[in-house]
Amino acid sequence: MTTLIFWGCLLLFAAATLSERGAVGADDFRYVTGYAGPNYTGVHYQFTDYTPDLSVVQMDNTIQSACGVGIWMLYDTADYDLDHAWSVVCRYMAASWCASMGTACNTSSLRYAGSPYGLNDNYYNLYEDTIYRGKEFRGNTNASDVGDLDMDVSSLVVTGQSPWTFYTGLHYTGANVCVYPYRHSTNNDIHLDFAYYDKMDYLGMPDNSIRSVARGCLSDRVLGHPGHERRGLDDIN
Ligand SMILES: *[C@@H]1O[C@H](CO)[C@@H](O)[C@H](O)[C@H]1NC(C)=O
Ligand SMILES: *[C@@H]1O[C@H](CO)[C@@H](O)[C@H](O)[C@H]1NC(C)=O
Ligand SMILES: *[C@@H]1O[C@H](CO)[C@@H](O)[C@H](O)[C@H]1NC(C)=O
Ligand SMILES: [Ca+2]
Ligand SMILES: [Ca+2]
Repeated sequence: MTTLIFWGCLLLFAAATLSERGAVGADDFRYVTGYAGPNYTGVHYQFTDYTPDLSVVQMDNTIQSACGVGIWMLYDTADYDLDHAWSVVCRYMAASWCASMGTACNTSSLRYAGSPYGLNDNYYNLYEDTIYRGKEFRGNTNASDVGDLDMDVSSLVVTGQSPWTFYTGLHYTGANVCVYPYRHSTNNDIHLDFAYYDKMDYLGMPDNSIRSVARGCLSDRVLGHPGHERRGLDDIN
């Protein structure tokens, strides 16, 4: 299996552009608009939710540029690469961003990470495969087990202000690590605090080892101290 990641070229875009796209209103309105042409031209569609199959909106393998608010992953295969196929994942993580990716992503499905209730609410997303692929276990509360992803978590995202502690045992036991959403991205009134780990190595945990999650920093091992100065957009790449 070959897996490629394309890091988004993250650019701020002006508030005027935002209102032009009809995204005024709640600061935490999360969306991604995909365009069939380069440089935000051509047929476009605004996505606000998980979309496992872009052919439903006639956008399969069509998106060549996109602008969004929040954390979005664009997958080469349908269903977020549940089939563990050869896969390209383009991920964009910022308060707001635009990317002209051409045919690099060949997007057939897309989904966001973070809370369904608010852009910067406290939340965690755990994924079956590296780089946010496959099945997911997500939530905003303690989980004494991680359901279907028991001993299968291979990447994760946290958002909001709360740190989370991840354990290798059920019921908050075993080896553990605390993760702060220490990155900060802001654009006008939109704020996003987050951290992401493409694979468990970066957490210092074995792959497929997480079995429970607790809110708060309950471990001696702390990643992304809150003391880190909020560094803005240039921290994202
Ligand atoms: C997109 O815009 C950039 C900057 O204005 C320009 O250099 C580039 O040629 C454009 N690409 C296409 C395919 O129009
Ligand atoms: C894009 O994906 C489709 C099927 O999802 C595939 O047939 C095509 O070869 C892919 N193109 C590129 C450039 O990877
Ligand atoms: C979550 O777990 C932590 C650590 O065990 C505990 O301090 C906290 O009270 C729990 N919160 C809830 C809502 O159960
Ligand atoms: Ca595709
Ligand atoms: Ca796994």
